[in-house]
Amino acid sequence: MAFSVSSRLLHLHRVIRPAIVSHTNASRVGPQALVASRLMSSAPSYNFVTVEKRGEGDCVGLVTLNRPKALNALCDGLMKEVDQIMIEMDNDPGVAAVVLTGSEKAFAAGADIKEMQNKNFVDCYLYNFLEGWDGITKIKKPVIAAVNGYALGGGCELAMMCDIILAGEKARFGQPEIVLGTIPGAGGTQRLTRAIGKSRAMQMCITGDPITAQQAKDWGLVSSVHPPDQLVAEAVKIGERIGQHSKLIVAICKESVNNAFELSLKQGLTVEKKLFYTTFATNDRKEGMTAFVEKRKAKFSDS
Ligand code: CO8
Repeated sequence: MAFSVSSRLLHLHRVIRPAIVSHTNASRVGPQALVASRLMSSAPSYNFVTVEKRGEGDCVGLVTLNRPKALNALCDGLMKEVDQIMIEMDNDPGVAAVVLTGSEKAFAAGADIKEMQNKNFVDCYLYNFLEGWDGITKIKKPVIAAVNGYALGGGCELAMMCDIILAGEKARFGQPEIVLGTIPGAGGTQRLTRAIGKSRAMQMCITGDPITAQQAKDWGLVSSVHPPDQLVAEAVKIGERIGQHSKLIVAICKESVNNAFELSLKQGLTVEKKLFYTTFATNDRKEGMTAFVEKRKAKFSDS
């Protein structure tokens, strides 16, 4: 099927991204408006993050948390920007994967304690504190966290919202909320427990003591550990590798892996089988297998 760029984008938007449509103001506008705003506006500027394209064909979006004086503490403004950028990246047909990183000293030292200090229960409960801070988990494209330095509290939780975590040798992962008289509020007791097991997660959450990058690797929280100055390049390489595949099939695969966190084994296997069947409705499944048989490189069309 022949598509113009914008009609292909509309098609992808309809097919791949229904889950995002209601979760932020930006995603409430229609796909035409998203296309138009991207074409018409110059690159938006952000206060707490920088955004670049890296890798072959600029296929990897690099988002760098940039609030150095507060060690990238996660204030509401920063999280709104991250959420907005993730939607932009998801809608950008040139982007295959996103790398999220911080500085060499801090990926993020947690939610902003100064912003939280005077909140009360009503502020949190009635006005939905942290609502919308999980935008990363809602996008279809893979997000790779490249964690140097501190990933504490909300910082560790932010990394765990990503699909793959790489660590710099000096990274420290921790859930120190207990020291502040509170508990993790965005996945620290849940995603961490699924990632490293109950005993280790319990220890981290109720002692508040951080673990090293090597421990995080040994315990299965991160995929690999790298010298700090090579970390982002290693993450971009993974993004480039993902970029060689069909974006459509990558999105389906990501959805299936993520189901392992949500469903029973039986339910997960059933959904996996259905998603596997679904790939047989795509041009890219046909092209991938045909290319193998014809001993040539597949040319995917993300359709
Ligand atoms: N919030 C606000 N400001 C912070 C934070 C933070 N989490 N972390 C550091 N800062 C600020 C410091 O106040 C300081 O600012 P200033 O110069 O104005 O005093 C500046 O960053 C530098 O910090 P330090 O001087 O403390 O730097 P050190 O190198 O001595 O220490 C540490 C680094 C060990 C990281 C230390 O700063 C620290 O312990 N920070 C707090 C870590 C923490 O407790 N994090 C958990 C916060 S609670 C939380 O995250 C709840 C999660 C809710 C969900 C989030 C969803 C994504």
